[in-house]
Amino acid sequence: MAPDSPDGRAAGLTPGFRGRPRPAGVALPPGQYVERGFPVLTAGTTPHVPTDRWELTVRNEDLDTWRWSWPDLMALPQDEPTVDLHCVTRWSKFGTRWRGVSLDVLLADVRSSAQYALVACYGGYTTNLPVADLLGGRAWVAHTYDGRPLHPEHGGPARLLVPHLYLWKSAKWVKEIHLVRDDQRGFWERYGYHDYGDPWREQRYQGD
Ligand SMILES: Nc1nc2c(c(=O)[nH]1)N[C@H]1C(S)=C(S)[C@@H](COP(=O)(O)O)O[C@H]1N2
Ligand SMILES: [Mo]
Repeated sequence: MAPDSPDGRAAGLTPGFRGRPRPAGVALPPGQYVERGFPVLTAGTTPHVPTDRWELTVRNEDLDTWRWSWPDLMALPQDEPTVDLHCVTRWSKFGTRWRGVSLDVLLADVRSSAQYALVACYGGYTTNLPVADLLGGRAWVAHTYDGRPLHPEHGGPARLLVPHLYLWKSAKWVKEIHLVRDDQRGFWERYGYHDYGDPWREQRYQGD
């Protein structure tokens, strides 16, 4: 789509669009189709993690750790992103509505100069991505989907949501974010899926 110009008049958009948020669901990345349901894709079984035993840990390259309990997470400023999802199995879902905490908030006080993150989940799943992609209002720890607590099958009580990358990067049942100096491949990346996974550049497999 046309980017918003600084004066608010985006090329090709009517003046009525001035000042409105960029709408989700305006374009489909290459090789994708529109899905209206919400498929469940899980390698293995669904972990059930009660919120009173849930904890999120961030660990830096010196092994310093920061921890949030469920009440800690709920006490942080919350975002309500509406985003499009793109799965490497070729379905995309437009305009999904979430509530969660931005990684900008969670990482604000974390001391680190590491450039990579290895994300680990309850249940053992892992995935890797650059720290930069967790920042800039582009990634959340999401706990609410479409106004309801996130269903366990979709990663509840909380999952990572990084919608600008293929959905395998959006780790369900997120538990630990390890900030590491050297990129370390996660579960699907070791099976040959791309280290970065940009749907717009169709980075499905290593070498794409
Ligand atoms: N913990 C965990 N997170 C995961 C997965 C998984 O198997 N385990 N699958 C990934 C893949 S391949 C996709 S496409 C999305 C699917 O999310 P959904 O089941 O909510 O559609 O979750 C991603 N996150
Ligand atoms: Mo996937």
